[in-house]
Formats: sequence, C-alpha cells, structure tokens
Amino acid sequence: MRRFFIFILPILIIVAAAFTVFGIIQVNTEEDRLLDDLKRKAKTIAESIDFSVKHVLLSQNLKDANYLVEKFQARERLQGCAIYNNEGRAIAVTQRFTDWKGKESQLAKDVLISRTPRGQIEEYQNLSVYSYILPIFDDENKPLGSVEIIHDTSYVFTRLADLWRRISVTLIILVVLIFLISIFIQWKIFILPIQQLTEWFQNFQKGATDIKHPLRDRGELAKLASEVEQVALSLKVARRSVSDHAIERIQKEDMWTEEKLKDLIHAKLGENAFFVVSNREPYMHILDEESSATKCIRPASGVVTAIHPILSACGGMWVAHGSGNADKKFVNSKDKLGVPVNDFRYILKRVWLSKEEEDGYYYGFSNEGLWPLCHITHTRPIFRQDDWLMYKKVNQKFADSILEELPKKAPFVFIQDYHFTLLPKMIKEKRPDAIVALFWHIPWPTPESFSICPYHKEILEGMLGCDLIGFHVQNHCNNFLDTANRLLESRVDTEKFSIVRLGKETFVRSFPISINGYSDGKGVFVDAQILAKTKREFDLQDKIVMLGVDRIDYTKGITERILAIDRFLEKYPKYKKKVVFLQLAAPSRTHIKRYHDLIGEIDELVEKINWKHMDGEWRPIIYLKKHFSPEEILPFYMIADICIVSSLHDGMNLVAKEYVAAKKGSTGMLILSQFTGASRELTDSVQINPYSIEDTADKIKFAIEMPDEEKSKRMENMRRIIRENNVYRWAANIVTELTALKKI
Ligand code: ADQ
Repeated sequence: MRRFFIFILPILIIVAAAFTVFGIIQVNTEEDRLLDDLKRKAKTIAESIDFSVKHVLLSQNLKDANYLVEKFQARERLQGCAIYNNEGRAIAVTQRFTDWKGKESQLAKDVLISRTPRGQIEEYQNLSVYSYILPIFDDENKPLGSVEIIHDTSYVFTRLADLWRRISVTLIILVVLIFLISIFIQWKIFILPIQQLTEWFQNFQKGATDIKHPLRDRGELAKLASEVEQVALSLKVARRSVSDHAIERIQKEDMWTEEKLKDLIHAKLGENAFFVVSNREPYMHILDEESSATKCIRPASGVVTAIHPILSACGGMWVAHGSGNADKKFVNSKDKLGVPVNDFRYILKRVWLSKEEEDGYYYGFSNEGLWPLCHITHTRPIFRQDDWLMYKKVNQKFADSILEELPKKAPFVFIQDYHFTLLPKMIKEKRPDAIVALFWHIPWPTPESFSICPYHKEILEGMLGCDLIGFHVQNHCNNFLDTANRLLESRVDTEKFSIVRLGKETFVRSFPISINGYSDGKGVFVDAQILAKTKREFDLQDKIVMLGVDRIDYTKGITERILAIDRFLEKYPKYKKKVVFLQLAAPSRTHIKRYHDLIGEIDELVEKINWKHMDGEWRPIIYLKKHFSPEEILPFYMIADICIVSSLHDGMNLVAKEYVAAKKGSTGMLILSQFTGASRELTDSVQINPYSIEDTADKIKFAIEMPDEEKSKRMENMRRIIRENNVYRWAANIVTELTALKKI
C-alpha cells in the first residue's frame, strides 16, 4: 500500500496543481470578460440617455430629473443613476442611492474638467459597484453637468465563485477517479498476478504442481511458473533415486549414523515433509545489553540436544517459541531463518508470544502445573484457570502457525513435550491426513497422580489426536495407558499397546532418547592444551574432579548432591584437599518463584559447605552458574573423574549419556540416580537414591576407589550402549514405527 501511495501521490499532486493553474486562468479571463461587458453596458446606457439628461439640465427641471433617474432603476442589472450639475453636485439620484457620495461627486467634477467620460469600481454600503460618468455638453459645447450609471458588480463575483466551485468539484471527481482507476489498474496488472503467483508457489510448495491455474495464461509469469515446475520435476527425480540408494545403504550398515537416518527418512517419508514443534527453540539470538553485541546460542535443553541432530540430518522445519530478546531481528518476513546460522541445515520458524501468553502458558500451566505434576518430587502443582486458558490459546496459535506450513501431501508432524498436549487434536481436526506423533520427554505419573489436574480430560483428548505417543521408558507407557483407561472413555488394547477413542487409534511406545554418541566415528576431540588450561584455571591439576551439569531445576537434585558432598567430606575427611566438585548450572525458568528461591538456596548452601570445609586456598565446591555452549561443556566432561547425576525424577537425563560418551579413551565413572530413565540403560553406572544423602556419600567414595580396570570396563559397556542406541536410532525407531503403523 505504501508503494501504491508513492506511485499515485505525485500523479495526484501534478493533476491538482495543473487544474488549479487552469482554474485561476479561467476565473481571471471570466472576470475580465464580465467586467468588460458591464463597462460596455454602462457606457451604452449613459450615451443612450445623454439627450434626455441634456434637456433636464438645460431646463433645470428637478421633477423631470427625478423621473429620469427613477425610470432607470427598474432596468435589468442597472442599479442606479445620478445626474450632476456643472459644479459636480447631484441634482437627482435614484432613490436607493440617496446617500451616494453625499450628493457631491469628485469624479463628476473631474469628468467635467477633463471633458472625458470615466468609470471605476468602488464600494457602496458593502457593495462593490461600477460607476460610469459621462459629461453632458450644450450645443456650444459648454459643460452642463454629467450623468452617472451605477452598476452592482456582485453578480460578477457570484458568477466567479460559482465557477471556482465547479472547478473544485471537477478536480475532486478527477482525483477520486484517478485514484480508483489506479487502484484498479494496480490490482489488475500487479496485485492479482502476484497473488496468483504467490498462491501458485504456495500450492507448489505443498506439492500441488499440476492444478489448473489462471497463471498459465499470464505470459511472463506463466513462464516463470513453468521454470519452477521443471526444477521441481528434476528434484523429484533426484529424490527418488536418492531414496533407492538410501534403502540399499540402510540395509548394509548396522550402526545408526546421521547419514543412515537421512537415508531412512528419504526412504520412508519420501516427499512427506518433516515438521518438529517444541517450545524451546534450537537457536536463540541474545542481545547483550552491556556490550550491545548479539550472540546466537544453543539453549540448555534436553529436547534441543536430542532433536537438533535429527533435523540437521534430514532437513525440514522446526517451529518453536522465539524467546531470544534479539530473535525478531534475524527472521525473514515469514518469521523464518535457516539454521545453524552459517550451515542452513533446516528452517527454524519462530512463533511470537506476548508476555501474558508466556506467563500463562509457559511459566504458569506448563511449568507450575504439568511439570511438577509429572515429576514426583513433592513440589505441589499449581493449576490456575487463567493459565489454562492461555495454554489453550497458545496451543491454538502454534496449531495455526503449523497448519499454514503443511504441504498437500500427508506431512509428518513431530510434537515435543508437555507444552503442546492440545496440539495433536487441533492439527488432526484440520488435517486428518497429517501423521502426528508426540514425544513426552518427562515422566508420566500414575492415573491417581494425573487425575488431580482439573483439565485431565481435555489434555488426554488432545494427546489422543496423535497417531503415536512416545515415552522414554516402558513404565511411563504403562502409566499412560492406565491413565487413559481410567480417566477417559476409551478402549485400551494391551496386545497392540494402543488406545482407541471415537474410532481413532493412538499407539503408545517407548523410545529411550539419546545423544548423537559420536557415532560418526570422529569421536570427541578436545585439544590437550585446552584441557590443561581448564585444569590450571580451576587449580585441578592434582585433584579428583567430580562434576555436575544441570539446568537449575528442583527435579535435578542439585541440593541433595551438594549435601552428599558435604556428608562425604565429613565421613571421609582424608579426601579433603584431594577432591573438587565442579557444578555447571544454567539458570532456567527464573520467573517462577520456586526456581528463583532454588537459585538462592543453592548459592547459600555452596557458600555454607565451602566455608565449613575450606582449607587454605582449597574449597570443595566450584560453582559456575551460567549457560555453557556444548563445546564449553566438553572439556569439563573430559577432565571429570566422576560425574554425578542425582535427579529426583527424570524422564531420561542426557547429561549422564553425554558424560559417558565424552570420556572415550580415559577412565571415569558415572554416579546415576535410580530415578532417571537413563538408569534403565546405563546399568553399569554407580546407582544412587538421591534422597539418601548417606547412600550417595558412600557411593561417591565407592566410585572414587573403584579400580581403574573396572571403571574402564563399565564405561566401555555404557559407551557401547549409547553408541548403538544413539539419537539417530531413536529417531529411526519412531519414523519406522509410524510408517509401519500408518503404512505410508
Ligand atoms: P532437561 O530437563 O533439559 O530435558 P537433560 O536431559 O539433562 O534435561 O538435558 C539437559 C541438556 O542441557 C544437556 O544437553 C546438557 O548438556 C545441557 N546443559 C545442562 N546444563 C547446562 C549448562 N549449565 N549450560 C549449558 N547447557 C547445559 C528433558 C527431560 C529429560 C530428558 C530430556 C530429553 O527433563 O529427562 O532427558 O528432556 O528428552
């Protein structure tokens, strides 16, 4: 629209200016014409009565004089008449002009002296009048007096005002017509074809290239559309042959790699596009207010850690909340950008939320309600009606954002986590052909626990819009089936492990999530100098290094871990000055009071324990409270002799797997909470009940004192498990399961 105004405004200004100049000329010409006409008439009238006036003046008959001036008053547009004697005094004046120049006219005197007639425009009682005075002579040519014809000129100005009005109305009509015609032309010549081209591209993107479209008859645009069709055809053919090669390669290799997953996705999904939806985005743009520099970071999130390698492998689109304070600067007009920033493996589409939406949906319902509901850590869930309404609204917002991207051919939509329980149903209602899966990254509680959520029915109904729901471990699947069975009218098929509600079947399966596990054969490489530098920086050269890496969350058992370190040093003081516990902690969800308080609690506890055990320069705990990039975390994993994961409840826990995978070629040991999903797979870890501070303190000693040989053996076993069951296998299992179930 702005461009349209830029185009139309100069035209309108030129037309208006030209018309105004034309109007001024027209009005001036008309004014001259009317005044000339008036002057001519006044002169003719004066000359026509000069004989009568001569007689009146010669006879000095006042009665005749008055008769004459009154007679002329009746004439059309002749407004008045006056007769002057040879001294310039009025002897008779039309009645309505009785006050005319106090019956004595200087002009009449001048006319007699100069002996030539004169006319002029003057004012009379707010009237504009034209007066014409003709000198009258006797037969010897001596001046007798004069006669004056007075015309009201106001009709001239009324006519001119009328003319101006007509010109202005014509100008307005002309401007409106030009405006409307321009809009019409612009719509017909530019907007309509561009709309058709955009619609054609949208359909084309969604796979409908062969529909009859008005563009086909539109010259150059039709050529452009046809060129794009040719490129698409080549791509289709290329993709087909990639699929054939992909199937061959999948059959040959048994280790799951990025390449193999890519092949599988090509082979199984073919042209079905792949969409991921999550709350957390894989890349955030953050403006550092102090330095004014913008950074692009990968947020500390298990979901991001797991899904990023999959989309990097197979491309597609990731739809997520744009939560970075500089995010808006880096998206295109459709809120999208290619990521990783210089690699462009997949598209990130950012969805914007208002502060109220984020408060209600994310902090409120998701993280003060569902998160504590599903984690049995004795933090009371809070369910507020307003939060729930906002949660529903945001789910709908994401649904709309995804639906506008879905191509014609059955797409594959992979939803992440408890933030989007209503999304599957919303998508399926509009696109029943879409294949929808949801992965639940956190535990699923028992039906009794879940039933306390006042909105449990709508949540379950929303989730059952899925074709497939995945959990980390079988126990969570069982809990979910039980929950659906008890809280919803549905049929649970324990043979097929599915739930049927209103004729729609949802399959429930366990898929233990993982990390990439360095399955690409490259392994981990961190320069020895960096490791030495890290050790020097924290004075760890001759120390036994224990490590914790977490988002600051009450489910991660950070407080319990620090208390266990304290107890360990109390029970086994010989380890004082020999061990150091490094805790890397990324603050998260800090707007929630429980999280805010927890940050304070940990700060205080670290200070207290350090004060209690400090000796000279040595402190038992180094607490690094900040967000680290994956590359920054790696050296810490590599130098850690022990990694402690003490979650009170955790869907899987990827830190445990990251540590084991990173320790390739050196000894180390993982102390792992029995309440994590990972503890089912990593059975060679030293397992703890984090609620038992005593037990954890003893297990720390046990892990430290374990012979190196046993450590190596156990770590190698765990590494093999992670390598074999890496995140590519996790994704491949989900895709394979879905395609088998849906027969696509
Ligand atoms: P999270 O609760 O986020 O994930 P987790 O699996 O431990 O937990 O993953 C955390 C990720 O964040 C790891 O990749 C870790 O490296 C990273 N991280 C931790 N501390 C960090 C720090 N200080 N700076 C930067 N990065 C940091 C949820 C569930 C888990 C489940 C995952 C995946 O709660 O149970 O394993 O999803 O499904």
